[in-house]
Amino acid sequence: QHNIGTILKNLGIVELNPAYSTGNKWGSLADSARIDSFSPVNGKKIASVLVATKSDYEAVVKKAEEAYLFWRSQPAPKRGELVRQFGDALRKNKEALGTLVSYEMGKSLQEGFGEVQEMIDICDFAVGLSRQLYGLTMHSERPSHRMYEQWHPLGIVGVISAFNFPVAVWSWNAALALVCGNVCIWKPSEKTPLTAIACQHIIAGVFKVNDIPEGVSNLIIGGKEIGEMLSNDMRIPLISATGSTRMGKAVAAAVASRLGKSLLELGGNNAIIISEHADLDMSLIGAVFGAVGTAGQRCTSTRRLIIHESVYDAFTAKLVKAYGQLRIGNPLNQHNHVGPLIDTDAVASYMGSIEKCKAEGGRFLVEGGVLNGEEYASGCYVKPCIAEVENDYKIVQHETFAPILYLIKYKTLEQAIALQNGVPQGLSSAIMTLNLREAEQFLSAGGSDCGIANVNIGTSGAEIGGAFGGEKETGGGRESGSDAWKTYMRRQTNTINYSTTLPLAQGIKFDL
Ligand code: UN1
Repeated sequence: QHNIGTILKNLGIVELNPAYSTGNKWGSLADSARIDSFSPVNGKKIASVLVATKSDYEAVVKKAEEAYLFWRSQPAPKRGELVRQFGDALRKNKEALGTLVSYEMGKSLQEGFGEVQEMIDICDFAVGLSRQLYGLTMHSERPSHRMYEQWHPLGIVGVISAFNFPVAVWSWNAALALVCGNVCIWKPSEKTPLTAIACQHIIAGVFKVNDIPEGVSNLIIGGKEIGEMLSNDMRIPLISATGSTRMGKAVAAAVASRLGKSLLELGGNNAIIISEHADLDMSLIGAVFGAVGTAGQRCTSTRRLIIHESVYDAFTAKLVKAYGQLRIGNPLNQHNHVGPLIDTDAVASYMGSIEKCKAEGGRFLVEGGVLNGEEYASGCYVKPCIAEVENDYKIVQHETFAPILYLIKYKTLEQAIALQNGVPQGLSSAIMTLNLREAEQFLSAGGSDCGIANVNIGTSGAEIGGAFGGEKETGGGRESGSDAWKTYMRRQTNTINYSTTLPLAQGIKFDL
């Protein structure tokens, strides 16, 4: 019932797409390497994209540098007005873009729509923000002096995004970066280039009717080499990168060596503590959606359940029953709960993790495996599975981007918090409890060490209004809401002397 051909056409995607775009201008179709985008839904090739060369990259950076001089001089509310129009354009394209996200990436149609909704939400947020880029004023210690701070744009912001949220993560960065007065160069995941091309067409359409010059929003297609060019480029003051911890460490090292700024959103290893005071029915929904939603491919996916011994048997019985009712299949069919993994490499890593878990002593309550048959011909469909483990198993300490859920038993809350914190990653965490003392203890300085800590909500599905990101190997960056915008700006402290003398600070005497 979804006419993918029409959707692709309406979103501006052709059979072979150029390697870059500076807005309404797209790179030529010079012969270079290409990426074929296959749908994990049915294994069919959707379309191809050329890979940018070094000279394509230079052309993009040059345009972005020129465009920045124009863009930074536009009043912030005017920049906000363009982002408002972009949000409107997304509303018009929600169904088409959400469907393409589902088809190219494999998440359920509802989640594809939800992802576009996150884009719309961040645009609304950024529009308001465009009139609220506030700095503080201070009282000077010297007479007739005024001190205040201003926030100025940085310049070019490089955005490296991952396949699992192929469009929303870019928009969190781009909407904020743009209202702050920056221009963007986006390198999407090579696994999902088409959704990125669709977004670029949508934003370019808005820029066109407003006569915005080329170079404000740029797209560049490629793999690791393009990521390296961005990371090593002195002309790009901020790199925002989402992906694996391994990738993030490489980006961080390269950017730090030139003293640039990086904003990193890396792996998670998110746990829900299910207390003896939990509402078990509510906990079940949070846990199952968190573990199998997006086929376990969110950085906020629930990887571990830390369950109180007194409710362990009752809860695991519910969980196993719920897993038995999961419908796995074509994510465009709204009847299904779980779609495919992104590709067969991801399937291999899922199978490898199951093997490693068994080798370390993991006991599977729900077995995993790859699904076969006509509906599963892409080879990317797997069974969500559940294993009883110890927190210190090597495989449990590691983030596998797949629907494998680990169960761990606890006796005391202190122990549960130590288990929850006892992994290298620190993105999202949750406690299910109706007990106020427990909840507050979990949220206190001695509680969860994650960037996100929830009570009676699962680990995934954060709203854009809060700052999104995490600690430790998650990389420390914060995107989207709250004051995350400050990362995209430089702070300038200004002191103005309106007296007739020049008194020095700290009372220093210096007479000529
Ligand atoms: C991600 O998986 O990279 O909180 C982002 C969530 C979504 C975003 C996830 N709003 O699950």
